[in-house]
Amino acid sequence: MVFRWVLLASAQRGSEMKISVGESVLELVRGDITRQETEAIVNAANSRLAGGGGVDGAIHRAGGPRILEECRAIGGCPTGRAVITSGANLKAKYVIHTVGPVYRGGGRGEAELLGSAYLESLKLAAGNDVRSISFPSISTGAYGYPIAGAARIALNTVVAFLEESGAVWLVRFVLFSEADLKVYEDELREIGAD
Ligand code: AR6
Repeated sequence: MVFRWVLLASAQRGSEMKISVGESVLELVRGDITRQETEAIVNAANSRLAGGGGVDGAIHRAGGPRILEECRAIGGCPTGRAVITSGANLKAKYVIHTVGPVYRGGGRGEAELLGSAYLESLKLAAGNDVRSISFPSISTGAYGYPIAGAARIALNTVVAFLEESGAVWLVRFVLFSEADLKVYEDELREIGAD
C-alpha cells in the first residue's frame, strides 16, 4: 500500500505521535478512552453486547446503565461488525461498539475480522456525521491478539480509510499502557517507511 503522511509531532519520551493523512489527523496517545472528548469512542465489545471487563467494563461504568439498555435493544453484533449507541454520561456523544476476533493462532480469518472491526466502525461514524473518534486497541486484551500485528492492521485500515474519505477529521488511538503506545508508534513509523 502506498500513501503519504506527514509527521506533525512526536514527543521525545514517546508520549504522543500525530500524523496527517490527507486532510485528516491520526493521533496516538496514552490514556483512558472513557475520558476522551472526541464525538465518538469505540468499545471493544463482545458479540452479545453484554458488557464485560477491560475497556468494555470501563465504558459501561463511566457511561452509566443507559448504554447497556441501548445495547440490549440492539440485541447483538457479529464479529467484525459495529453498532452505535449514545454516549449517555460520557463526554462522547456516541459509543460505537465493535467486536474484534478472539485470536486462535491466526489461521481463522482473525486479520480480516480485525480490519473489518475498524473499517465498519469508521463507516458507522461517517454515516452518523461523526468527525472525531477514539479507538482502543481492539482484541489485544482478553481476546489475545498479538499487539504488533493488531497495531499494524489497525493503523493500515485507518490510514487507508482517511485517504479515501474526508468524512472523519480526527482518529485517535488511546493506548492504555506505555508499552502498547510504543508498539503503535513503531508500527506507524514502519508503515510510513514502506
Ligand atoms: N482505555 C483504553 N484502553 C483500555 C482501557 C481504557 N479505559 N481499559 C482497558 N484498555 P480488552 P478485547 C485496553 O480486553 O481484547 C471484554 O470483556 C487493554 O489494556 O478490553 O477486544 C469484552 O466484553 C487492551 O490493550 O478488549 C469482550 O468480551 C485493550 O484495551 C472482550 O473483553 C483491549 O482489551 C474483548 O476483548
